[in-house]
Amino acid sequence: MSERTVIKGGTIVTADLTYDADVAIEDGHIVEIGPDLSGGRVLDASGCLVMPGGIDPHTHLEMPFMGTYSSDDFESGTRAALAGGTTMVVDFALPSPGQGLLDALQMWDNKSTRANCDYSFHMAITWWGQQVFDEMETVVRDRGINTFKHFMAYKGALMVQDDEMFASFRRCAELGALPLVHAENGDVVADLSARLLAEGNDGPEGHAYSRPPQVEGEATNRAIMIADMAGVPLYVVHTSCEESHEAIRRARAQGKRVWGEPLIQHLTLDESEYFDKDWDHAARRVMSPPFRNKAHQDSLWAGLQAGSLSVVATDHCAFTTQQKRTGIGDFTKIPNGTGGLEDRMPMLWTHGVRTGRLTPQEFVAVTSTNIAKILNIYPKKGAVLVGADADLVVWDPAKEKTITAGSQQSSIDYNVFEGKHVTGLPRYTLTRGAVAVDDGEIRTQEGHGRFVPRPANGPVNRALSSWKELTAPRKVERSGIPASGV
Ligand code: DUC
Ligand code: ZN
Ligand code: ZN
Ligand code: ZN
Repeated sequence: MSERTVIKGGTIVTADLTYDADVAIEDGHIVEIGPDLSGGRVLDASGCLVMPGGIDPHTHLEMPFMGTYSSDDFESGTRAALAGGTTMVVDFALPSPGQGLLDALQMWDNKSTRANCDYSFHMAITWWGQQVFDEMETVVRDRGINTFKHFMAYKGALMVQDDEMFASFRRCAELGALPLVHAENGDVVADLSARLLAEGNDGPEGHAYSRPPQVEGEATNRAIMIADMAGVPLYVVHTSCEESHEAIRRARAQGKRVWGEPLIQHLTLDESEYFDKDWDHAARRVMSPPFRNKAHQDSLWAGLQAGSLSVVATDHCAFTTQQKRTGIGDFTKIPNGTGGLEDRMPMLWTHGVRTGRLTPQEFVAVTSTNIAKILNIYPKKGAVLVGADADLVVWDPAKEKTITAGSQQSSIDYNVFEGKHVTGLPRYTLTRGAVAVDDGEIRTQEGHGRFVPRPANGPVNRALSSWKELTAPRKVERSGIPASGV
């Protein structure tokens, strides 16, 4: 058994309670919560909030993509996560076309041995066939992965067709798994991109013009309807605009289990980053979906407040300036992706809690607890409860810094939040009881992270009578055969 650690003098903030108490940790778990706890190593939390560590359910670490690999691997990526108060990441295992799911998972198993914090995987469905259908069951039952991601964009590479998506969603329904979608109409994006290039619009701003909010709104609606027909809930990653948010809001109001995930980048950075800026500045911010205007940002913030959007993630997919420059002369070749793992929690605290848009409890909900419940790992993760993993952040709401690439943990040479001043940072970050941020010092341990299995869900999404009709026997009994033809 490892040494006892006591977090003393702080205010515990969970998604539903705020109260003063100490927290005792042994063997990686919370063993006691209460006043005046003692013994072992003491971490001073006076003036601080003790919260569940953040969970980022959307990262791409060392991912083969657009002819290169994303630059943060499981070591630097999870170090960045812990530095910013995030104690678990969920990465996407991405089979190449024709590659088996289990084969791809093996690659992700190998990469993730270097993780500094706990992690899990979503499995991407990048092609469809009997092997994929069969292996999905093994992925869920034997590997503890209950989420499957579908790209509705990246035509000719990762994109799946509607029939494939419907088949996969139905399989998810059978297995108690949750489908995820990257919702952009890939056919329209490909067409608009080709037109822009033909007109000589080859700069990074072309990326934004090629992916207007309508492509996201259309695809989000389509995915929601397909999920409804398959009788399965749906999680929409990187919801960036009102059109997509509106589709999610409407679905939820109709009683559908649909969740939306805005990214910290879309909440705090806007489309002006692409215009009247030098090539490197704009290209470093090329991601899909692109940054939007302020009206879309307001919609996302409102969604977090009203509960129509549930989770704030990063889609951390970091490429160096050198990698981005592959797309000089053709914006479609700029590797898509930005970093954010280290900055998600401080940026959300600064722009969400300090502005009065979110309460501290809502902050915990959207950075940790909601996604722990959606992914079926609550209360092991996302909670401050006896028996839960001691993945905790001792948050100092008065600690300040200016974000700059020079002092970040990520391995790339810039930061999309460069120069932003944040107030609210970890004093301590604990990963299963091990102190990874110690009064601001980074003390991560490579290989400390463990895979977190996520069991299948029971049958859900069957509340609506319209759905029951869809599954009822379709054959109509007729008394006579018509005399001729149709
Ligand atoms: N969007 C990105 O910007 N990068 C990785 C994949 C994605 O969907
Ligand atoms: Zn134990
Ligand atoms: Zn995506
Ligand atoms: Zn992504």
